Amino acid sequence: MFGSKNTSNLSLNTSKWASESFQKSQILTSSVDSLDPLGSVSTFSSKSSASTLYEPLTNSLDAAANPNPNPYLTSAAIVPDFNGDGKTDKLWVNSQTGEIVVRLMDGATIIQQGSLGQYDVSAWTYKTADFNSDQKTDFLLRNQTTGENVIVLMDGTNVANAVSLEKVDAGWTPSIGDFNGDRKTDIFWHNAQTGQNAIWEVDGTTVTNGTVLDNTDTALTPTVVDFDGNGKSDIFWRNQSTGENKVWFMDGSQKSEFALQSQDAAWTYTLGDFNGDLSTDILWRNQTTGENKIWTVNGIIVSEGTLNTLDASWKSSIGDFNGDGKTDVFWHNETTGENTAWLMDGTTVASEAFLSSNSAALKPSLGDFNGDGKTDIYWRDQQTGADSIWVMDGTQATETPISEADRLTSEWYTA
Ligand SMILES: [Ca+2]
Ligand SMILES: [Ca+2]
Ligand SMILES: [Ca+2]
Ligand SMILES: [Ca+2]
Repeated sequence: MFGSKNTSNLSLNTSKWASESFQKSQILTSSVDSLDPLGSVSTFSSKSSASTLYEPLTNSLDAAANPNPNPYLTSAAIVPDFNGDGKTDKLWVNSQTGEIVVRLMDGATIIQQGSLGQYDVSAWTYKTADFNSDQKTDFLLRNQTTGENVIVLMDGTNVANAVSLEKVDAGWTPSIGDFNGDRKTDIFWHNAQTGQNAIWEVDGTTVTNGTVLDNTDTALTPTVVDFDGNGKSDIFWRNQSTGENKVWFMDGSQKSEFALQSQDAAWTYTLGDFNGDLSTDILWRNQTTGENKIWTVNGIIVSEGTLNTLDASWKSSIGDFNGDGKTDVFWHNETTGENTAWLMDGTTVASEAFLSSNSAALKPSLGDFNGDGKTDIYWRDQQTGADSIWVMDGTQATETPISEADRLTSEWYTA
C-alpha cells in the first residue's frame, strides 16, 4: 500500500543469502497447506503500516486487470499482486523463523500459497516494485548491514529471476519510483547522513543508467510522488523540523526544483489522489490536535481544504471504496474499535460511512482482494489468527472470514 511517510521495513533473520533463498524457493512454491515454524531464530517486530513507495503510472493502459481508473491503488509496483490478476495478494513474514510466504488471494479465499524461504530479519528489508512492467509485483531486497541489493522478479508464487546488483553502502536507503515513465520501477537512493542522492534507472534486472544527483540538506526527507501527474515520479522533500517543503520534478535523471508552501512541524502526511486527476495529493494530520486537511496538488499549485478533527486514537488508511478513482480515507479507532470511511471528492468529504465497530486491537490492511476496483479491508487478529475481510462497496461493508484452515498463528505478520 502506498502512502505513509514512515518506512516499514521488514526485518528478517537467517543466515542465507537472499538470492540463494529465493532460488531455492522456486522448488518450494507449490501450495503449502500448513505453516509450521521451522524453529526459533530470533525475534523481530513488524509494523503493519505501508511502505513509502508510490509509483504513479498515469498513462498506464496496460494495468487493466483491475477496473479502478486510478493506477495508484492498482499498480503491482505499489499494491502486492504477484500473479497480475488485479486482486491484491498478501505477503506474510514469520517473526520467529524469518520465513516469507506469499498468498494469492481471491476475496477471502487463498487460491495459492508459496514460501520464499527464510531471511535474517535484522538485516534484510524489502520494497515491492514492478521492474519488468508485467503487472506482477517484484521485490527489491536490501541488506542494510552488508549493503547487498537483489532484484527478485516474481510470477505468482514462483521466483522468475533473482539477480544481485551492485552493493550500496549501508547509509543509503532506496525508494521505489518510475522516474523516466517507462512503467518499469526505478530506484531512488538517499543517504540521510550525508544528504547524497542518486537514481538508478532499471529495466528488468539491469540497471541501465546510474546518475548522481545534487546533495540535499540532511534535514530534508524524500518521498516519491507525482505532483504533476505526468507518469514520471517526482521527489517531495520535507524538513519535518522547520516545515519547509519543496519538490524535484524528475524526467529520468534530470530534475527541476521548486519550493512549495511550508507546513509546520506538528503535521505529518499521507499521500493519495483525492480528486482523481492522477497527481499526488497530501492528507495532512496534526497528531497533537487531531486536525486534518488535504492539499490537492497540481504541479506547484496547491488547494487546501480543512476536514473534520479526529483525536489521536484514530488511524487513517488510504483506499478507494467506491471505485471512482478518487482516493478515500478509512479510519480505525485504536482505542474504541470504531470505524468510519470518508469518501472524498478533492478537498471535501462527499459522504461518510458509519461502519460497524470491531476490536480495537484488530489491524486493518487495505487492498482490492476481489478485484472489483473497490478497496477492501483485511482485518488481522494477531492473537487468535481469526482474520476476516470486509468487502467494500462505497459505504457498505460485507464481512467474510478467512477459513479456519488458513488461519496463521501469532508469529505471522502482514504488511
Ligand atoms: Ca493477485
Ligand atoms: Ca514484475
Ligand atoms: Ca473514491
Ligand atoms: Ca474490492
